[in-house]
Amino acid sequence: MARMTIRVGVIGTGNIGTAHAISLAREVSGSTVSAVFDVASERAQALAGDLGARALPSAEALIEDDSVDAVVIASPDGLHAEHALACLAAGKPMMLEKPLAATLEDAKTVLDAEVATGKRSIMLGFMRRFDPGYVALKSALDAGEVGNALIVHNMHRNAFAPYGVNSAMNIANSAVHEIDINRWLLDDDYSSVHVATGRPGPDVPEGQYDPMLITFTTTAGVLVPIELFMTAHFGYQVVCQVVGSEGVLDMGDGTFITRSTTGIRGQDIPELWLGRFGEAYRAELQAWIDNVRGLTGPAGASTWDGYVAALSSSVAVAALASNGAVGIELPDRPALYA
Ligand code: ISE
Repeated sequence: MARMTIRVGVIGTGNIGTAHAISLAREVSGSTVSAVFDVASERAQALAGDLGARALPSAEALIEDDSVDAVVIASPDGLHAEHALACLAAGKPMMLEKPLAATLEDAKTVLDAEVATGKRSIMLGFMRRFDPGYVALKSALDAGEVGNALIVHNMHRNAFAPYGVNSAMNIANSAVHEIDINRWLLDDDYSSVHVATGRPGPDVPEGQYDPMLITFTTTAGVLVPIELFMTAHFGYQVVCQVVGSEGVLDMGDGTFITRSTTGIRGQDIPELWLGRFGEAYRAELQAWIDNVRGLTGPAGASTWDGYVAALSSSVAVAALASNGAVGIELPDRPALYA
């Protein structure tokens, strides 16, 4: 029988964890927030107070708590694997923020652990799969409106680097969104990647690169160039344009309103991804809750998708240190994710 209301525990009450908790408590139907945890206990208590939830003393206590049916993991990247493994052991479904893990080894451990349970209980937080712009691009592509995709141009500009300019981490934490969304758009995997670096911006430490031009090639030969720019200063901007054999699909930067007034025309520029992808995050959480309630099947990105993204980003990091393209080879896809 479908459960009426899912009581969610949220681990990590930074930017994204707080946004998810508020959305689950106030926007998403079929969920409440029963517990939160953060090492910054005052921040967790304040959020718990706002939402009528309890602030618990540790992630483990939250995962084990009887008032928690399902868990949002929005802890720092380095703790994702540990928290995901604890949820799998407790038999609790989770929405795990990207990336799947901070290392490829940990990503594989989580993948193997979920496969061993024989059922899918992880939804990976690749929210762009729920963004109206990307969804429209995919349905036009799938309907053959522009023929075969040949090139997908991507731009991912951040006002500032949340973890500082560390090229390997920026690929694993930021470009990982393009890595996932282009696989999804094209229904294809990557066969190689090349990374070009050029003149650094003003805030770039010695030995690091920003911006970077990361170009993946898919097994069908589609070129996927990604400009990753972590210190763009002016604001947050994500752009995607598909060049097909019979036309072009352009999502622009998803700023849907152009304001015109006397002598001027302009568009708002968000400062952070929460502004640009607000609707995607809400739709993602709704799809997750519907699945946990038993109303729908698994939605969004799976642990396999998270693993392939982690593997592809680790090869891109290796390509940064080499002059040419580096090949990407995937293991067989477990039957659980067929
Ligand atoms: C952040 O963690 C996100 O997930 C954002 O979507 C991305 O644009 C940003 O670069 C990441 O740091």
